[in-house]
Amino acid sequence: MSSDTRIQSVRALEILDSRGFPTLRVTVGLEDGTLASASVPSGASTGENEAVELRDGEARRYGGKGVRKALANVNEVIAPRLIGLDASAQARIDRMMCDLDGTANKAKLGANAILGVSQALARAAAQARRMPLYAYLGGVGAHRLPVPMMNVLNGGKHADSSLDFQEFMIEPHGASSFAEAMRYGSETFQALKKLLHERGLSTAVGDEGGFAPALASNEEACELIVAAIERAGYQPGRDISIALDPAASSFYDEGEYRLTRSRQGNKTSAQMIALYRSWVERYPIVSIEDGLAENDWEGFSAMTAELGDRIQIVGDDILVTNPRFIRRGISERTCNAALIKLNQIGTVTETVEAIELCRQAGWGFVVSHRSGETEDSFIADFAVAMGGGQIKTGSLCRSERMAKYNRLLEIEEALGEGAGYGRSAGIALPQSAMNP
Ligand code: 2PG
Ligand code: MG
Repeated sequence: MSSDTRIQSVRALEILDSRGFPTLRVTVGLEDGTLASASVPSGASTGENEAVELRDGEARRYGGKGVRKALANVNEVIAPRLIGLDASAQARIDRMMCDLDGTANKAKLGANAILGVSQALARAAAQARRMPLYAYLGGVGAHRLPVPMMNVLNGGKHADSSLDFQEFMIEPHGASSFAEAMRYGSETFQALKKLLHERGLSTAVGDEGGFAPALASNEEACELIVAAIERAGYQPGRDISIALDPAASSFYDEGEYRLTRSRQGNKTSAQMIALYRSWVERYPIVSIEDGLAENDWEGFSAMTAELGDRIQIVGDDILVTNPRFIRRGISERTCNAALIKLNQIGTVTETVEAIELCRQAGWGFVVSHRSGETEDSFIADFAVAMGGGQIKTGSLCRSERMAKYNRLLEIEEALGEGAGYGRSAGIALPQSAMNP
C-alpha cells in the first residue's frame, strides 16, 4: 500500500441541491494532502426499491428534508473506520460501508451518506495519482463519449406542465463528435424556444431545464420536437431522434395508467403498449424508459417483446440500478437496457456491478443524473469510464445540467484523436439513424 493515498479525513457538509433542498457533500483528505469532494443528487420520481435517502424528518427544519443524520453518520460512524485505509481500495471500502449499514437498502446509514463517501474516495484516489477520474475508473480503454439524451420538454413530477409524461428528450446520435452533439442539441433547444414563443406558449423551464408549456396533448410534445429539429436544420431520425421517459409509475393508479393532465383517459398496460407502438410508427423515437409502471413486470416483458427489436426499452424505477432486479429483468426479458443512477444503489462498486450485468446480457445502459442535482460532474467521467456510450443529464440550460456536458467537452478535448462518440452497447440505432 502506498502511504500517500492513505485516508486522513472524511467530512460531510449539508449543502443545497438544484431544487433548493438539502443534500450532502463529502470531502475526503489523504495523507499526501489531496482533498476531493463529491455531492449527492436526489430524485423526485423515485422507485420504491431504491436505496434509502436518509432525511431528518424534523418538520420545522427544511420541511423535514434536512440531512443532518446522514451527515452525522459520515462524520461519526463511517469516518473513524476509514482513517488510515488506502483510498484506492474502493471495492473493499464500499463493501465495508454496506456491512456497517447492515440493511438491504442502506436504511440505517443512508445511501446519501454512503454514496457521498464512495464517490469522494474515487475522486481522491484518482487525484492522488494525477489521473483524470474517467481514466482512473475506466482504465486505458476509456475513450468513448456518450450520446446525450437531452430533456427538452418536462412534465410529470418535474413540472406543472400539461404533460403526463415526464421527459421528452432529443438524442443527437448523428453528430460526428460529442462537441457537435452539443451544438445540434443547443440549436434545436433554441429553435424549440422560438416555436413555443411564436405559439404564445410558456418558455419557463422545469426541474431538468426543459420547457414546461401547457400543450394540448402528449403527442403535441413530439410534434413540436420534430418541428424544432427541422427548424434547426437537422433531419429527424437521421441526425437527431427522440427518447422518452414517461416515468409511468407516477401516473399509475389502481391497475390503470391515468393520463389525466392531457385528458386522454385511463389505459391498461396493453393499451399503453399500443399507444407507444403508434408513436414509434409516427415519430423518430429510439428509446422509451419506464413506459410502464415499476411493478408491471409482465407489461414490461410484453412491451420488450413487441418493440424491443426496434427501439431501446429502458428500465429505471423497475430495476433501480440494483443487481438483484437487473438479474430478474435479464431472465424475464423485461427490457433491453437499464438506467444507471449511482444513488439508487448507493456505492460506486455496486453500480459498476450493475453495469457489468448489463454488458454480459448484451443490454444497453444509460448513466443518468437525478432531477435534483448539484454542480458535481462525477457522472460525466463515470459515463466515459463505463463506455456504454449513453448519458442522460437534462436539458441545454441550467448549470447543474451543463456542468456534466461541459465536463464531457473537456474530456473529449483531452482525449483528442483517440476519442470516440456513440452508443456501444445494447440495441443498435436504426440504419437511417446510425452514426456513420
Ligand atoms: C428519472 C429521473 C431523472 P428523478 O426518472 O429518470 O431524469 O428523475 O431523478 O426525479 O427520479
Ligand atoms: Mg426515469
